[in-house]
Amino acid sequence: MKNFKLPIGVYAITDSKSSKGKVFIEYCEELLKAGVKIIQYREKNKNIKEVLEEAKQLRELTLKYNVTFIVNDYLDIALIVDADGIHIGQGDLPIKDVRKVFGDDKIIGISTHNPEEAKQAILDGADYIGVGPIYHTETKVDVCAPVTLEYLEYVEKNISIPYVAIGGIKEHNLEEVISKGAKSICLVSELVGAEDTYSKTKTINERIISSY
Ligand code: 3NM
Repeated sequence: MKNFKLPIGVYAITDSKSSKGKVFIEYCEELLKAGVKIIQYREKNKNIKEVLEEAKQLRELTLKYNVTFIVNDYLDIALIVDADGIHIGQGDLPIKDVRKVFGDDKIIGISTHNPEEAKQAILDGADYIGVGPIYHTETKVDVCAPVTLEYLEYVEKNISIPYVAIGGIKEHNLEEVISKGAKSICLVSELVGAEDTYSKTKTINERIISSY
């Protein structure tokens, strides 16, 4: 997609493991009501039919709230529900091939963990990159060691496409991440697992927005 910009504020991601038994679509609606402008459907523990069903539900909700909808990993599901974008990992299909199927008007994001991957993402035509995990996280399995604020600083200074900071970010370390210049920030367990997802998300989203 030409000239794509990530919205300033929280980049929300769903996660059934962090959600403490909450009803999927209910906690998603709390995130959207709280003001997030982009949400990624990410599910690693359900069968494909359940994944499709939830993705369809969330697609509908994002249209109602006028929020950008990204699907993690599943190109087929992203196509079926007509998502705005897809987010892939380093081990997934190459961006160039995903682009051929998904189209030029769609958003493609990719997780990166070092400067080489970030530079390659630009060459491959990614619209944005994930930068993480900044801190230790239990939410993503098989993730590399924390890339620390050093990689975040590198990306802020050297990488021309938008990025989202991710991994182990909580209310207590948010300022540190903001202070490095991150404008799109993802907190998964902190929001999905919060006692009051709506209030926590609203507070954090407004804190990021008001920093710029
Ligand atoms: N991707 P939490 S870290 C989905 O570094 C994801 O690419 C990461 O969850 C990466 O906010 C991560 O609960 C999980 O730590 C982030």
